[in-house]
Amino acid sequence: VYTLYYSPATASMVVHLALLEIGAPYKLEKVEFDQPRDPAYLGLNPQGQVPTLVADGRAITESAAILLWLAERHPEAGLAPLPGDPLRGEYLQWTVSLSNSLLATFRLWFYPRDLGHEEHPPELRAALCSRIEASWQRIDAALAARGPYLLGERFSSADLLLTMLMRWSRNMPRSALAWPALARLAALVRVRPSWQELYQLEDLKEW
Ligand SMILES: N[C@@H](CCC(=O)N[C@@H](CS)C(=O)NCC(=O)O)C(=O)O
Repeated sequence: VYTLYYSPATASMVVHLALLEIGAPYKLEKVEFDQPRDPAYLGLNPQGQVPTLVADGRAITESAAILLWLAERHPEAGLAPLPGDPLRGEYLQWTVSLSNSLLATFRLWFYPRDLGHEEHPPELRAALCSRIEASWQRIDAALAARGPYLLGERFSSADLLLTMLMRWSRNMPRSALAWPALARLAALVRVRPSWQELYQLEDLKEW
């Protein structure tokens, strides 16, 4: 049984979605962001962030790493092209680039304190916003050329990661849904049973 340390609608969402897609038994442990982190939790995740997945007594952090790990461990769920599959390289490329560019920029967008600010100065806010929009532009062009998923006809956990990130843009000046190929992918992911079940389990409302 896996244990997922999570907080609703945050970066743990994509791991929760993957667990639902896999159908593996798991326990949820909610991390309350408005309280100091339990020292026991800091032992699992020294940054005090979510997600953390505990499996076989070991903790794994970093949403993208957990996704790769789960997809490999549960090949029957079809969440990833496995080693040897011609699409493997592209799958890794999307997963890593979504994590280290888009997710990392969102982290700065949502956590000005990471850069020592209470609130971002307007020029920094604008720069982060335009960096995120440039990513939407680039990914939308790739999907328009060969979609509807990041791997063309083949759905993968990278699409779950992308849709979670798109969701985070919903209150930004320009939501990711303004890009047509991104909107098409989000529509496909949002009708999946995993997405709908997650909304109930994490009590989410808005897209
Ligand atoms: N790179 C990490 C980022 C994790 C992250 O930033 N999690 C946020 C929620 S989206 C968090 O735990 N925030 C609470 C905090 O930083 O205190 C990942 O992808 O897992």
